[in-house]
Amino acid sequence: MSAEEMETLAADGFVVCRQVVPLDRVERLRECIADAVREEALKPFGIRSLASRCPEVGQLARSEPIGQLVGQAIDGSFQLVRSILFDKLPGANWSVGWHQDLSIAVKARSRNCPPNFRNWSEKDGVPHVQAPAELLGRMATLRIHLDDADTGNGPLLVIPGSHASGRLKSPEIDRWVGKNREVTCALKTGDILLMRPLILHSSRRATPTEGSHRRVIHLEFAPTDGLPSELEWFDDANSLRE
Ligand SMILES: O=C(O)CCC(=O)C(=O)O
Repeated sequence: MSAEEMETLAADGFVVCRQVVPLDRVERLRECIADAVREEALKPFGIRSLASRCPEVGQLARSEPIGQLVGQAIDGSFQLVRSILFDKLPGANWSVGWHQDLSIAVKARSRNCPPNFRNWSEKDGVPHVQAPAELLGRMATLRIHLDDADTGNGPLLVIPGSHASGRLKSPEIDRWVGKNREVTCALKTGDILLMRPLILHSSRRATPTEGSHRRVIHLEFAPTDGLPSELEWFDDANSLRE
């Protein structure tokens, strides 16, 4: 990222990095995902632990261009803690309201962790807990686009600057949405949206056509030193980077 892009990330909570993943790699990623869907009979629109299921995604997460971006967004060593495919296609079309990403993936539940880690849940067999804003503010999410996304196919919408106000309660989310402009993240295949988990985001249903997709690989990275001693990060595809 240029200095200007890093300033955008700090001020707005997101930045678009253009043409990071070459098209031949995008094609390999699409094929690897399609194989996993076929072989494991997965639902094709929201696949979790994607990096562990698709070697090509694990390699991407460990690759130089991705490591460089994450290294600029996170101080010190980091690791991949969640990887998800989000696709919108005919028959699997969905919307999601305004929210912040508060839950982190960990190895095991703990009864003794500090009270600012709360609201446990389980997603696809992996324990999740909501984390304090201080930790979420140090994390980085990369959304790698395997298809163009624009108003027609349910792109991500974000509210710039909303990441900087900590964890927002429902009335505060309503106020942010009422008073601030939303930005449509229009990205091309191979582009990456780098965002902070605390940014308010949402997305509307797509208008899918025969055979259309809106595939996004969501990679969530965290600082390895971020957790209290009672908790350990879920290590998606052994991806620790130092
Ligand atoms: O990909 C989308 O359209 C929405 C994803 C989302 O809401 C999330 O990552 O929390």
